[in-house]
Amino acid sequence: MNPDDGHQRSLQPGDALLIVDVQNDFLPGGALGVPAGDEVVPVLNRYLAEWRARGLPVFATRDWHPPRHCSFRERGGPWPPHCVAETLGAKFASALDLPPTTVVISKGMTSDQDAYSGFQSTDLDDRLRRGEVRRVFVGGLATDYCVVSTVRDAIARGYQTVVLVDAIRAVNVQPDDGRKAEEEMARLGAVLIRREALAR
Ligand code: VGL
Ligand code: ZN
Repeated sequence: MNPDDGHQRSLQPGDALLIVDVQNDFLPGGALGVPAGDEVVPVLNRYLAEWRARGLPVFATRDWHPPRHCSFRERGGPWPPHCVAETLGAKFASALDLPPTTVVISKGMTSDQDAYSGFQSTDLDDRLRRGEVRRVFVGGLATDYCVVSTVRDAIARGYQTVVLVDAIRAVNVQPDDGRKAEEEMARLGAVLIRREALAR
């Protein structure tokens, strides 16, 4: 195993934490609650503490839709209205310990285009490059939509990509959508780890 590839277990300069859509509407009880979605928050807080201890950068995407977004049922889309910009439902989970330096990336902001990936029509790639990020550690919601799409794009853009499997949860419209998404990410070259696997 090449020590410079995604399998390097210890955190190093060039590593970033990329938190996907940990917003109130995606928590249980929210407009598009992901089952057990709240469970990612304490786990992500432990990763965030390790990032903070090492002075490594944190990026957080958020779904940030206009009030009549094309993905909403009233417009023929698959979802109930969710994550409308500036609403409480669109806010990051209040228990998530995001540092003040977090780079926030908003997506899905135009009414006629959806964006599951944090890279789609955003400056995420530029921001990562400017931060000299080479490897992204991805957690958040939901495994089978925005997490898998963001991971596909990260790999396609040449980032070593590590998926924090203890810090993701799936919608599971079909019961094994989350499992299939994890398999796809692994097949594409992502390394799937749990927190215990990070060397201190
Ligand atoms: C998401 C459904 C609709 C996600 C966003 O963040 O995974 N899922 N919009
Ligand atoms: Zn959405």
